[in-house]
Amino acid sequence: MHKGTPKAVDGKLTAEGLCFAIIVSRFNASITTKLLEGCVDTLRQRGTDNECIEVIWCPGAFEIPFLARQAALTGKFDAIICLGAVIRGDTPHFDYVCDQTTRGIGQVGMETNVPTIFGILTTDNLEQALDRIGGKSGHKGSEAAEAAIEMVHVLKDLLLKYPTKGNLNS
Ligand code: INI
Repeated sequence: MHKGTPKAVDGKLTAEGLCFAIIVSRFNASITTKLLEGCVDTLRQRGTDNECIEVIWCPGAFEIPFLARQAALTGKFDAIICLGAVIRGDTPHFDYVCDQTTRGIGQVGMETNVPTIFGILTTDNLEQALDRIGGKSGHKGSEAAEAAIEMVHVLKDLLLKYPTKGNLNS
């Protein structure tokens, strides 16, 4: 039997001194503006200054990864938060948009080493989306903000504890 607890890297949830870019899509704006509100409220409550929150609008979820990458490459932000709402329609369009958005956002974090958060709703209908902006399924904008703060800290702590021997991406 092993004794004690293992070593841990566990990010804290204070956002003082941290800067964030929020990429948010206009498509389904009635939902995405609420995602944005919850996200900004949570960042502010956790201590982020307004000057350290950059909100960048784009047409639809498909365009989010491109702008997320551009924001990450500026080196000005501790994390990038992506917010959008893709709601299923009658055609396979939903699947293509979700596929590109999900894959693209994942790639941004991996390629830039800047934590990049997936705050995109992918729902079958409007009701499911409404449930996720402060209804019975929580608030995904607020959760995205918390995930971003946690990832910034856990990355900082991890690199402090175990400095990397080089950038594997270069
Ligand atoms: N974009 C969304 O963000 N949500 C959707 O539900 C959606 N649907 O259903 O079509 C959507 N389409 C637009 C797409 O993201 C691009 O903006 C557009 O194709 C231009 O490239």
